[in-house]
Amino acid sequence: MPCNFGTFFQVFIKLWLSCLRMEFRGLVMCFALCVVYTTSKPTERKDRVHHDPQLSDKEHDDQQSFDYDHDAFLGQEEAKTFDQLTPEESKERLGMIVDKIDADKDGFVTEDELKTWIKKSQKRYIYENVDRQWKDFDLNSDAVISWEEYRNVTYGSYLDDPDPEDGFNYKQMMSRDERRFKMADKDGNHFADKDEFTAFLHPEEYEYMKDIVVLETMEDIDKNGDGFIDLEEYIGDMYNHEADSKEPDWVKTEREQFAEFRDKNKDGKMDKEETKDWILPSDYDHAEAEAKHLVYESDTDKDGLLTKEEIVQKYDLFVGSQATDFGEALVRHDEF
Ligand SMILES: *[C@@H]1O[C@H](CO)[C@@H](O)[C@H](O)[C@H]1NC(C)=O
Ligand SMILES: [Ca+2]
Ligand SMILES: [Ca+2]
Repeated sequence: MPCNFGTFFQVFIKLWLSCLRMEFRGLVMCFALCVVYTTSKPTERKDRVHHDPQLSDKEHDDQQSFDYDHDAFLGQEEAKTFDQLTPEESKERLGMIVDKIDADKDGFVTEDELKTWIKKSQKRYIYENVDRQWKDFDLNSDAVISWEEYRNVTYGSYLDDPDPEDGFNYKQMMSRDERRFKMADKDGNHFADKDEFTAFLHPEEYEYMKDIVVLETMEDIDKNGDGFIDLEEYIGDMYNHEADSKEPDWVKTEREQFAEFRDKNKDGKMDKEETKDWILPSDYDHAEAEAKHLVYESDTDKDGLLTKEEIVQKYDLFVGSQATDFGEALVRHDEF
């Protein structure tokens, strides 16, 4: 893969900017891309599908670790604090959490209660993330963020010194951001309040922002600009074909997926609706899937309900650090 320093630098800046504002593809994508660009693995795959709400940026592979489950169950920030606890401390705090999840206080946690809890953890993560960034953008501290404030903070150095030689198109990125900002400004008063700014940073969480998520995705992938995503554009978005290398199997599978599931009306390309079904599927609920998974893994007596004992017994699945982390947990002590 031709990857000279200039290109790399531009890509890096772009990624950094994206990460900075936690744009809708989220850190997952940034991370995935960083991996792609730093290791130049041509078969590395990009995941376009938005986890809605995105439960974790970790991979869900219980063989490797339960990190994904921890993030989903606790929210990513809270999961980090649990990593610092000993098994005994984890179990104790998990027990207290179980009391909160059991909303009707009947002593059992149902799949539904678990799902509600997971959604709440996710929302809390999003709000905390927006709160953290808020003061960086609200320059005059008037409790709203104007486009000019956002623009100055995010693109200030580019605006001070626009470099036409620089191949990277900040101008285009900026106008895209401005369009999204205007869309998020629901009441059209030219300022984003907390809720509108959350919609700007996490558009996939808001019904009224879904069209712009789809539009931005299509603009990224639709290289020939005909307003549709054809098979080659679809594959090109996730896979950089290297000359004379054999196409990996997952790419073949994606080709079949495209024909079978993505292109619903079988005209050989994806339109807006088909793209929306792909990146923001309405029939798949990640929180529900995770709740099912957690019940399946911890419901020892298979009655479909979780007792506190069943959950605490599986504390490593829900919150606890893995056996391998335990040594770390022992040395972490703040007293030192
Ligand atoms: C944005 O930057 C410009 C140029 O430096 C400055 O004139 C303007 O006052 C800034 N706006 C805000 C809201 O900070
Ligand atoms: Ca507003
Ligand atoms: Ca189609």
